[in-house]
Amino acid sequence: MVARRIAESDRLGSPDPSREIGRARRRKEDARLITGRTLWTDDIQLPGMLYVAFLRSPMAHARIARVDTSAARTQPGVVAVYSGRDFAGEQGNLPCAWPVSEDIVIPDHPPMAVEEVRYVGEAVACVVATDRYKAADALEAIEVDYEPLEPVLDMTEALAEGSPKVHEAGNRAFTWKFSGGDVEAAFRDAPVLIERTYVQQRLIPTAMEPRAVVATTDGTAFTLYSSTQIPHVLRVMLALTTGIPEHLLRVVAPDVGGGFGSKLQVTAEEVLCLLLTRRIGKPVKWTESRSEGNLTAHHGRDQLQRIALAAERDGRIRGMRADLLADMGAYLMLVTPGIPILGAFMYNGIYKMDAYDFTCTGVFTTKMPTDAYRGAGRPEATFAIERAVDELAHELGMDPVELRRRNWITHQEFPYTTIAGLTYDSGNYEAATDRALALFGYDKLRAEQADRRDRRDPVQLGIGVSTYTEMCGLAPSRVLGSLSYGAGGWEHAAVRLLPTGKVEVVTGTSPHGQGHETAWSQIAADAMGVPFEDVSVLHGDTTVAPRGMDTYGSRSLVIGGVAVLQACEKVKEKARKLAAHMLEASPEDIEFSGGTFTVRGTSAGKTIQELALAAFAAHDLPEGFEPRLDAEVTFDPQNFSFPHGTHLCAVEVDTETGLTKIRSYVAVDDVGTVVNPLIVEGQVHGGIAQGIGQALFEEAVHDAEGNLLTTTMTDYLIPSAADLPEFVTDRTETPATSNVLGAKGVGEAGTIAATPAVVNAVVDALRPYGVRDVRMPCSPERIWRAIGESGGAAA
Ligand code: MCN
Repeated sequence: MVARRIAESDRLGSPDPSREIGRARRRKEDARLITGRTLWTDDIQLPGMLYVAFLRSPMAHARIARVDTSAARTQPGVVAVYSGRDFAGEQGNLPCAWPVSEDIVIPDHPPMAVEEVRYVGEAVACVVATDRYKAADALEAIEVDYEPLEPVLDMTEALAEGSPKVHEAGNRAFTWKFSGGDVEAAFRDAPVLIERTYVQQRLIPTAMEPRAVVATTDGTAFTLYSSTQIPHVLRVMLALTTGIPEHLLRVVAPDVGGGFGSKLQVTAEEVLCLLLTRRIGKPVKWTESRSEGNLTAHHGRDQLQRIALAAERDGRIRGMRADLLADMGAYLMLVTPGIPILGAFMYNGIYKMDAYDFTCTGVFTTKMPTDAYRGAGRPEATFAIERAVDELAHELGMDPVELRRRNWITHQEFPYTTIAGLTYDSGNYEAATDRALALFGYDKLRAEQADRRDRRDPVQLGIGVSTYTEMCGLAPSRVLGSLSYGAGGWEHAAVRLLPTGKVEVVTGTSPHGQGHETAWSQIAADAMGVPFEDVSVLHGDTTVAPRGMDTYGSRSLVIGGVAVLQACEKVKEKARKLAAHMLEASPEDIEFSGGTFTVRGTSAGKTIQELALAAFAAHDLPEGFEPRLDAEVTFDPQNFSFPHGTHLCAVEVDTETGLTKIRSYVAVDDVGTVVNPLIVEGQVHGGIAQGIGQALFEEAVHDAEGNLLTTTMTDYLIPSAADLPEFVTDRTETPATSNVLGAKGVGEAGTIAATPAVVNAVVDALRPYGVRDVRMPCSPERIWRAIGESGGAAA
């Protein structure tokens, strides 16, 4: 993959060269991250450290009749062996913090199974030993008698009368409904009706760094190091789960090598490592292998979507229905039920319509629980509407871009409250689409497509479009609360001007690949008028940064970054008072520019560095002025942020082999004000790669007994650079109105946009063969079969 960028001068809107915000700075954290000079959780070595290995269920569903750990205890190097029963009463249940409905069934979820196992990979026992190999070897000496029960693998069958039960209370976890407008009227006598079923296959979020945990205690206080996205949320949840008092528990997320949602979790291993260190009194470490991670780090997506669109003959959409089954897996983890509900507000996409109806049933199966995976609910919604809109265009014989134009919210109509109840604050779908079409060479590609169709070329060209928006920047707390979300959506920042004039930023966000140290430095440098190099950013340790809501939902910039800016402004207000005092002027007459406070109309001034030292020395401060220049801010915005964009994909599909090659890919995204274009571009690239992964490559596959067959990277295909085309990216910038930066989130945008763009392209290539859909991932075999099933020859 080679990335082609549009020259800054050729962009729509160029950054101001005198400002840090908008500069394509290389990430300051990369030097340590990519040269191995940092400390990942697995690098941590503590004196007397012991190693933990987990015995995991080989059965998808079984009663545990007996666990005998006696032989394992005598193995070399083994310090302790425990089964779930040994921890009964102490281990509690893993938390679910998003009970989406009043009647939701939240089953007990002990970190180690006690009575019954419900998925292959569920922890049954653990060994603590002097090294990790001895711990792993001793697992083989543990005897477990399982009484097999019938696995439940298919959602529809799980809901059928007489299905074996995953839990005593049944297999339905919840049903959640939402309706806007008169849906019956919209569908009654609709001239055009599109009804489709889409499968969102189960995915494995594949972070580069597998999960790892270290837990230690001094006999009173505890420290947990974890490769987590959520040190703050984790600390609260662990205190509630284990009974370890919150003030005696420190959680540290050292540098974290990616998460993509999979480390937005309170895991069995984290809870158990804390309990083990409490019991044994020594530090313990657990690091998963890649296969263990594929099996037991939570999975993503896995939904069955029944979609209906009602429209007029001129293409105007009247209404939409979305009816989902969402596979929860065996238990509800931290935000499992909330994932499909996050999508509930997005099935209408960027389109105006009179009515909308959404129903989602969460279903238990005997598989690894699902939970957040990049985009969480929004890729599914965007896929459904963008695929359905393409189908509608085909049905009407209309160009798919033209159909979108007829239905989308025009830029004059913002702010616009959608039928799903969200108020999109700003956007310009026309500008992003026009730019993307021009960069893509849309008309030329359509002409080539027509030519290949005429010639019955075995290699057909397909063109796919996706005009997406999404709700991100997870906050406002009030709104999240109304969705039964267990926590608020605020974010915290502290800014300290140190005596020598350097700036320390403490953030509650917890980056794991997103470059916050760089972006927050740019924000602070601009606001404080100090060099970029003079700012450092502290994060990821509940002792160093005690307040925060962490990183997920593309929330960090629009909440955490904004909090940094606001804290800088507060520090400057204090500094202004000190400057006025020192310059013997009134604070109202003090101006700030380029790091210096001056008395209006004079050259008398004090630099921010001079003021920092003066505040520290404290010899001559105004009455009541505390001898420090620092401030804290907790920011909770009034609205989500709504990035949008247009992605276009051209594929060549070999109709004889079914092989798809992506020929070109253009992404024009609008994420409002951009703090760092290089980071934004990296986020878009990574996002597109994962979106393409879902479209063409990735799927977690189980056999009929519920064994996961895709436990290695040879079985679970993630795209490599060689599978990806040259991405052409550009931006439009329509500032958000919900935050002072004008920024919108970007962390999930690429993933949300890319999957439907690619699948639309694949289906478009196969239209002459009568193919209307290809189930994801669109593998060569599936494409080949789809052609065969629809007659096999171009019409
Ligand atoms: N940014 C910017 N200007 C904008 C928007 C964002 O400069 N208008 C920058 C931000 O300053 C930040 C980065 O882009 O440095 C991402 O910002 P944001 O959109 O706020 O997303 P978060 O930082 O909250 O990151 C979360 C998001 C999610 S939800 C997933 S999943 C994901 C993603 O980030 N997982 C990732 N990107 C990832 N990147 C890496 N390398 N690894 C992961 O696990």
